[in-house]
Amino acid sequence: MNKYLWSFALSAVVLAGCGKKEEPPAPVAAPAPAASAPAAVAVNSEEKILNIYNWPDYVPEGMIAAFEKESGIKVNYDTFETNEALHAKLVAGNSGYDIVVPGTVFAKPQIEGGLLQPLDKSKIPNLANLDPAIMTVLAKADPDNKHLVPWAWGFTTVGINKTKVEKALGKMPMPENAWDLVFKPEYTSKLKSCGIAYLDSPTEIIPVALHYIGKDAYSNDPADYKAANEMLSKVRKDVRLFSSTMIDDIAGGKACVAIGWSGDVNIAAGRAKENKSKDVIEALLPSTGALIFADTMAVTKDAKHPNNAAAFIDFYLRAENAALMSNEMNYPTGNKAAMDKIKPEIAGNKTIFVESDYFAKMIPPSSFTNEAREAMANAYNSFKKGK
Ligand code: N2P
Repeated sequence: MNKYLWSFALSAVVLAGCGKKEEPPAPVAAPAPAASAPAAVAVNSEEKILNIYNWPDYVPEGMIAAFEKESGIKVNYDTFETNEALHAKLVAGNSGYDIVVPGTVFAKPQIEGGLLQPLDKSKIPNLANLDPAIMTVLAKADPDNKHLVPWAWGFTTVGINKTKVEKALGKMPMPENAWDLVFKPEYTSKLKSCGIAYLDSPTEIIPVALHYIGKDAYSNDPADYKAANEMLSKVRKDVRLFSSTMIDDIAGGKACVAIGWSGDVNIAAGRAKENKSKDVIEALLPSTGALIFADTMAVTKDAKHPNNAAAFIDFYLRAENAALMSNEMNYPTGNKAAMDKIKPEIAGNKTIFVESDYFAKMIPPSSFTNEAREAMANAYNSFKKGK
């Protein structure tokens, strides 16, 4: 499977598409110098500050410090754990953030609602490094690619500590469909002993629950949400954690099975190896597919530092920086120029760069109405409360 195929596969799908944590800029551990010297970050007259709001565990160590050193721009880098948290900040206005990184499922209504501003593309020459196939897909959420720049993509799936899961299942074989491990009482009743964790977000859990019961993952039908809630309520007592620290929870042994993000599960797997754990951690490819997401950088409508934002976006779009994200954070990049800089063990990991056969089974990003989002939140909250 060649490493470019994911992008072509992604083109085949249809994109229609506060838990604020203070995190100081990453400690200095500058990325390896570029093979070819990158152009210097453009000078502008804004105060030398840039406020970025991104998901946790998504930026390589040292990348922010390298940008600060080169540009003289001080970056305040905060993180959010769910699209819902970011969305609430943007809707409230005056978030103070210049760059945010919504999933396209949320970015589409954010663009339509005027919460994001068009990019000044003249200040971002490295947009040329992006894969045109990906940009065509993103245009479904962002006509003419005016607002969104890919950060990374991945999928919501089942992650396991294989060693612990096999032990907890005893004589029971692994199911053909990995979603059974988190949604089917026969399995959850056994796995609760070693810990079941779900991502703590309606729009991560309800779409995969809907898909599991054979409904449209982004359904607008209230009856479907009722059905999802009924299915989930049967396993509620077995779910130990609603997690926003999934890497630690899996790697640290609090959970042996999780609904988590592909790259984060791979990070947990790598951490277990580094710690010389005998346990094997794996991201699974459920037979019925996993939920694709595409996260994108965008400039907020009230950004005070749009030029600094453009400078950072351009910096991130350098091939070596986009490759560093894939190599260290275990998520595919939409940066075509970066592809030959991805390490073979990352490019060859089928749970990072999935094969086309599997890609065809995956649940593509879509968009949902406000009513559907509300129905998801209601179904999720009543499930979580155990009602
Ligand atoms: C966090 C990755 C976020 C993926 N490490 C979900 N959008």
